[in-house]
Formats: sequence, C-alpha cells, structure tokens
Amino acid sequence: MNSIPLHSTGSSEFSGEAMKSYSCGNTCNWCDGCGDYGIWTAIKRALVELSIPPSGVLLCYDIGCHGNMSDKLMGYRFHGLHGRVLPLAAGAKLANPVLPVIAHGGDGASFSEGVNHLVHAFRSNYPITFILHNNANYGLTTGQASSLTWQGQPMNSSPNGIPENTIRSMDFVFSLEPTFVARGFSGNIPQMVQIFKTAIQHRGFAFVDILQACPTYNKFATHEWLMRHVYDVAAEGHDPSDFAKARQIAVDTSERISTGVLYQDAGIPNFYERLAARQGKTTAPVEEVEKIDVSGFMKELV
Ligand SMILES: Cc1ncc(C[n+]2csc(CCOP(=O)(O)OP(=O)(O)O)c2C)c(N)n1
Ligand code: SF4
Ligand SMILES: [Mg+2]
Repeated sequence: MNSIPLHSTGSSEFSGEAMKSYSCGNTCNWCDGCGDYGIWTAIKRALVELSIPPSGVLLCYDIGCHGNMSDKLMGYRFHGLHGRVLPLAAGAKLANPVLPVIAHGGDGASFSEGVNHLVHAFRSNYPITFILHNNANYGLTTGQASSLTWQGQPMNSSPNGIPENTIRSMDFVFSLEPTFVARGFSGNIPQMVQIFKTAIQHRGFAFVDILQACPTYNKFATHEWLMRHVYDVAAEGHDPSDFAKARQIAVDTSERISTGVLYQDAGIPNFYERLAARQGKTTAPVEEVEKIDVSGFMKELV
C-alpha cells in the first residue's frame, strides 16, 4: 500500500466562511434557470465543507456549457478538449496523488466522443471524481440530440427525433463494475453537497450523474419535471453496499428517479494503489521529476 495520502484534507483553518475564496469575480453566462448554477454552487460548498482550499484541488472541465465553469471559480483548473476530460484528470492525479481531482463532463462528451475514456476510467478505478452534467443534449452547440436524449424527442438537429437508440446510461455504468455511483438533481443543492463530499473522499473512481435542467433546449426533463420525479434513496433506507438493489433502482426510472449515493464499495484498490512500481514510495511522481541525459538512448535510436 502506498503511503501517500490520496486526498488532501486541506487546512483546518479553512472555515465555512471560505466560500468567497472560491470566487474569482468572473460573471457566469449560463442561461437563466440553467442547472449549472446549482452544480457550481454545490461543488464550491462541498469543497469548503471538506476544508479544501482552492490551492488544494484540481478541477478539470470538458468542452460544453458546463465547461464554462472553468473560469468562474478559483482552484487549479484545466479546460481540456471535447470528450477528453477523463484522461487528463487521471493523468494529473497519478502525477500528484495528494491533490483531489474532480472532472466535469457533459452527457454528449461522456457518452459519445469520450465514451471510451469513461469505460476505462471505471475498469481502472482511477482515484478521481467525475461529475456528469446530464442535461440530455449538446447544450453548447445549441440543442442537438446526444446519446442520452430521450427517444422520439424533437431536437434542433433532429426535428423528427433521433433514429438511434438512447443509451441506457445507468445500465451501461453498472455493467462496468463501478465502485461508486451516485445521482443528483441540479435543483437540490444540499443533496448535491452531500453526494460530492462522499464522492471526493471515495477511494477510487466516483461517478456522479447530475440530472441537470437546461431550460433553453431540454423541454422534456425540465426542472419542474425532475422535481416531481426524483426521490432520495437515503430517506428510504437504501443500503449503498447492495449492488443488485443499487443497479435496479438506478435503472428503473419508469415511475420515479432515485437520487443519492446509490452504490459504493470502498474495498477495491484504485489504479494508483495497484501500480507495483509505486509500492513503498513516499514521494509522488511529480516530485521525482529530474533532468536525465538521454543522449545515449538517442544515439541508439538514430
Ligand atoms: C471532438 C469535438 N467534437 C465536437 C465538438 C463540438 N462541440 C463542442 S461542445 C459540444 C456539445 C457539448 O455537449 P455536452 O458534452 O453534453 O455538454 P453541454 O454543453 O451540454 O454542457 C460539441 C458537439 C468539439 N469541440 N470537439
Ligand atoms: S443552453 Fe442549456 S446547459 Fe447551456 S447554458 Fe443554456 S440552459 Fe445551461
Ligand atoms: Mg449536455
């Protein structure tokens, strides 16, 4: 087991008053009523409640409306390419395992352009948090259908509905043997704060699906519709260690939609812990970078 702590707990002097230390003064430009406002508030709140200062976290963003959050809060931030947020977040975490790493991605990026990376994040159990801004459409590029858009919904790119099947995302996620799955709703900030805090402290890959209102382009799963359909699994005594039950309540959204921490297994080693070359090391890879004379190798190559 590696002796480097996988998550910094930050300074104990960092109090609840610290929300403003995450403010960077840039004005948010999401549409009125956009669920990204709620997610933005909840992630800052979760970090503050975990006593993690802006200098103690890496926040990674995909391209999309949600990605515009990258310059609307403090913290180390990286705004990557479309569909590629997971590999860059995982790479950063492996280089410096002390910092908590949180990756944000859209449903379009994560279940189409970058779906390969999502698959490998689950099987690798990278020690990072992934927050899916699930507004069921390609918001930034003006309301095209994504692979999570409901079947038959007229969208800007497909006025007759999409010919492809909608991906059953939770069925897919549970088929990948996850170690952490949660679902929230962008209109329930207190619940998101609790979910994010648990996810950030999870040992491996924490997948958090946030059902996000997009009043401009998503006219089906609206804020009001989501409010009427979500319920909190904790209030019904759900046991997050029960994989079969978690999968069932995650997948079955026919009558109502489960939210909260649906599944967690903290007993599975993460990718970093499985690396034989890291066993017994007290330094992080980023601390071991040094100048090496490669001229000998180069002579062999040319
Ligand atoms: C490889 C690649 N494909 C397509 C695009 C164009 N593009 C940028 S953002 C975006 C939509 C993003 O949708 P989603 O990931 O769901 O995020 P949202 O805007 O809904 O938050 C698309 C298609 C791109 N920048 N790069
Ligand atoms: S298009 Fe949708 S997701 Fe994008 S900012 Fe507007 S409401 Fe939010
Ligand atoms: Mg989207």
